[in-house]
Amino acid sequence: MRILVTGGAGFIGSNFIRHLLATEPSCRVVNLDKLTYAGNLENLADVERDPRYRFVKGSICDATLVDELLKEEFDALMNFAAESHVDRSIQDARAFVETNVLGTQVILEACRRHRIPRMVQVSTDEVYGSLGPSGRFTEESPLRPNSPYAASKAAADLLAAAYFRTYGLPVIVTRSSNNYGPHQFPEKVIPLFITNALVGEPLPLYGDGLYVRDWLHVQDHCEALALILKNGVSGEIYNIGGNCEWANIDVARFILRILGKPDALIAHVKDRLGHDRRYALDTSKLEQALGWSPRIPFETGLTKTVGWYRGHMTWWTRIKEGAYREYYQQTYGDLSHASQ
Ligand code: NAD
Ligand code: TDX
Repeated sequence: MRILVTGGAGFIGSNFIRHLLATEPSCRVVNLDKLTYAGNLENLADVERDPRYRFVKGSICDATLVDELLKEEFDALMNFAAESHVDRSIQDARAFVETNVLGTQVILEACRRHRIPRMVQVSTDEVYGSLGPSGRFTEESPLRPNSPYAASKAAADLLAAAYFRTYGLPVIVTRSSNNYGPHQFPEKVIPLFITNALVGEPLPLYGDGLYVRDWLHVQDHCEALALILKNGVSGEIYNIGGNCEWANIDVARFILRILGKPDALIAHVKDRLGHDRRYALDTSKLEQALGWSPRIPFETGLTKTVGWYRGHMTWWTRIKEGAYREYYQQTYGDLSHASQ
């Protein structure tokens, strides 16, 4: 099987490529990635010499490049490429519309022209918007995205549905809940809290800290995606969730406990604008159709993830001391005076 992975140098894409190479001996993978601030070839250092793997630097918005690549006759395209951080989309939404909407349309169009037999658009539960204390989103729930990031992902999902209905493009949309695990860029809450805790810096907790996310280990997500790639039905949407709801403050406390650090490191900071209160997914469709369910319990997965960050200080220190530093200071300011 020949697969074009877009955005494969990021967190989930790099985990997916590694998973594919480890489980599909006869696969061939090309990774097209623009290498934005979030893309990092170090994430794939262990496979870069694998003859089944090839990296191409470029943007999914570059229609000529994408068209040229698709002449290679792929069996499938998996689109992970995106601007993915909600807070950045609140600061400036432009790149989100460019990559997440226009870039996805470029890919859909190229897949149509080259008759690619399968495309998977990797999307998110955030397209459904926010939930109150009860209920879960099904694949039939209306799209009510709140952040510019979520709106751009919802637009891409709708374009995918339109390409299926209009042209019969064999595209599948997957909507996953919050992922965590190795190689996640330390702007996202779990690696941010782990890496801050490791060096004794405050953990910036938005608002009252009672916002709830449904956590899924990236390995479980990759296994679901691999199944969908093989056995999913074109035109369908599949929720992929961890069935594991945690309030942010409890995640912060758990990380501190694993590291033997005091709760006093938690710093309550100004809330995110338009902050979604709770996400939760009904994943019965995927469980019944393809027999998938998440396998990694959150406590186990989080403890291992803390271990990974502890063992990869060079990886994240380089990031945190590089261009990310300016973003961090602009976003959080001086945390030493934040309330605890
Ligand atoms: P990430 O930010 O870690 O990685 C994104 C990758 O896309 C980077 O390698 C980046 O260089 C690349 N990229 C960005 N713009 C590009 C462009 N124009 N052309 C080519 N490459 C480009 O993101 P992630 O967390 O790995 O998320 C991957 C996908 O999964 C995204 O589509 C995201 O919306 C979705 N998703 C993420 C989560 C999560 O919890 N992280 C949950 C659900 C869905
Ligand atoms: O500093 C922080 N403090 C804090 O309290 C940050 C960065 C986040 N938070 C809160 C906000 C959320 O309630 O933690 C929760 C998780 O935040 P993020 O890690 O930014 O994730 P989220 O906004 O939920 O979006 C993520 O899940 C869905 C990914 O970033 C998206 O790409 C994915 O689609």
